[in-house]
Amino acid sequence: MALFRFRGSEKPATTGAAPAPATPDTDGAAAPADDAGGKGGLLDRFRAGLKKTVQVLNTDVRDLFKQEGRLVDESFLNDLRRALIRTDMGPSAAEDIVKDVYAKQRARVVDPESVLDSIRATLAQRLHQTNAPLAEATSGPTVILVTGVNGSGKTTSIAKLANRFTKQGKRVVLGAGDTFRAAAVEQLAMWASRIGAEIVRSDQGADPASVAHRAVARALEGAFDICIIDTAGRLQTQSNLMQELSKIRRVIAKQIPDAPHEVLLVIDATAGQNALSQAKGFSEAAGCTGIVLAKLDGSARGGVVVPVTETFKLPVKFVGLGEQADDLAVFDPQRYLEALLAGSFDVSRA
Ligand SMILES: Nc1nc2c(ncn2[C@@H]2O[C@H](COP(=O)(O)OP(=O)(O)OP(=O)(O)O)[C@@H](O)[C@H]2O)c(=O)[nH]1
Ligand SMILES: [Mg+2]
Repeated sequence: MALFRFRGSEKPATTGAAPAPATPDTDGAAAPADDAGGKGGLLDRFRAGLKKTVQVLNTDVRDLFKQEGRLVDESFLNDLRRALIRTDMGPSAAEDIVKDVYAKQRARVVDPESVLDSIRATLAQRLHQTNAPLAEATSGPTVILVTGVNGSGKTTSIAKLANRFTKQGKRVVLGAGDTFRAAAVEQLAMWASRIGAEIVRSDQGADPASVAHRAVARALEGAFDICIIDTAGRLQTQSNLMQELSKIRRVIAKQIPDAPHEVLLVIDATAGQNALSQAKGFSEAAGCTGIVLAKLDGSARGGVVVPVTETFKLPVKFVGLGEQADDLAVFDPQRYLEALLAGSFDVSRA
């Protein structure tokens, strides 16, 4: 008889997931201690961040296996599909898993271990993204432009990135390119002083491109390592704002020909599938190079990483795991899967 045993996330994984290798930091920079896989490290933080998603898997999957001797039939497959979709991994990934379970176990008594293997294998295949280090300037300051829809977590993610860089001993200047709201500049200024970064700001209503220009100029003249430009939230349909973004890029490229080195699209994980439709087309229009998936901690929809990488055809470079400056982790697909699945439930045979 197969039983599900539930356990705390602090115990070692025994579900067959390959243990995450202690890979070095993927930024190409010195690895801060919090990126290590050990206790208090990245894996623990992923687990903490994915707690709600894992709980959904736990509850739903426990229900699926409650009935002893249950067969893999249509009703089981429908229940499985529903449980998977609740994590926001997307209908297509859920369908692949259901098909795989059906092909392997049709009309047999449900084997939880094998179901788990199907989930893991399908997600691993779809998350074929490898670690994606941040692009860096070969010489001079690295310029990072940050964009996304309103409230997605741009400014907070910038603060977290800046914090990460300053902890690596790099000098950071921030450009307060969201001149739309006075509060936006104050928010960034507050973070800058907390983190020990410099800020270039302008009055409300000023041209964001001119702020970007001044920020890059300051980075060049002050020999800063990193320059991160904040922008106001926007939708792809707001053509004037999309043009504004192009202007910001042009202005930056005039000062440093291969800049911006990264254009990061910040996506709110709590918005689930909505986040995908909202930002669809955005990444191409804005020439984005990578994704920061913010608010993964507050969401029961941690599976959204899968459709996010598929929809945008961009690597998830970082995930936001809270509201504090330290709550940012380099996205590592292997560790993500381990946190999502190995941390969720343990299968044992009695
Ligand atoms: N729990 C959690 N909250 C976050 C995270 N990132 C951002 N937030 C919160 O989300 C809210 C919006 O974050 P902002 O950084 O201001 O978002 P924004 O995209 O700059 O917003 P606009 O400039 O208004 O478009 C704030 O309350 C943040 O504290 C995260 O990773 N986890
Ligand atoms: Mg903002």
